[in-house]
Amino acid sequence: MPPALDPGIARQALQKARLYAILDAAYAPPERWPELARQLASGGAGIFQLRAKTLPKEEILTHARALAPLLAQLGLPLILNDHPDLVAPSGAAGCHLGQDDLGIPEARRMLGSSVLLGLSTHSPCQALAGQAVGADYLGFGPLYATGTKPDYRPIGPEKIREIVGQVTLPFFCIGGLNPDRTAEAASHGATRVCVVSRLLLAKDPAAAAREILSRLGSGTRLKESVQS
Ligand code: 3NM
Repeated sequence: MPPALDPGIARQALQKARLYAILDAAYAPPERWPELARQLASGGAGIFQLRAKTLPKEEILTHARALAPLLAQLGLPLILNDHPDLVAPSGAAGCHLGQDDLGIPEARRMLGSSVLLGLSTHSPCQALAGQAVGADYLGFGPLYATGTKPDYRPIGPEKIREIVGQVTLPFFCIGGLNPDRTAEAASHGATRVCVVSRLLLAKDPAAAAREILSRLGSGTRLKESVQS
């Protein structure tokens, strides 16, 4: 199956995205994903991930095949959490890998240069390494403790300062983010965030997305505060 979204448009969407929304089966059943995707996109989410740690692979493929074209119509990329082998058959724009998954160079060899590859990083050192091995974007966290990834020790928002200016790839700060914490992360230099539970559990997901984006601010003011 060809990608549902032109790879050039997917790359532009990544560059523009400030809010990355993860559709996680732990918080919302797959039947709700299409409607949630529409609502979150209308609230300003610029890139989406399908994360289903316990769903069988065939079901992940089925849901990805439905979501990728829906998001492509809006000009937005769908990224699969893990499962590089499902990228082509699902029409997704790329996949997101963890530190213990297939490495970025191997995934690149397998999937080619047009596919978007993301990497979870949990320290400035890992972020710099992820940039060096050719990821297209990074996740950086968890900034705060989170029930979504309970086994990970939070690194704290101050760590963002150590990668601002060093990491030139788009990096999405993640982990335990709500509107107030997003503002705090922004004060340390975050210009992009990735959010799971706060968006998926919201009564009004579009409003929740807008609120996170408004607390993230425009980015310019924050840069100044980081440099000073
Ligand atoms: N990855 P919530 S933290 C999926 O640090 C994920 O790599 C993380 O969920 C990382 O917004 C995280 O509900 C969970 O806290 C984020």
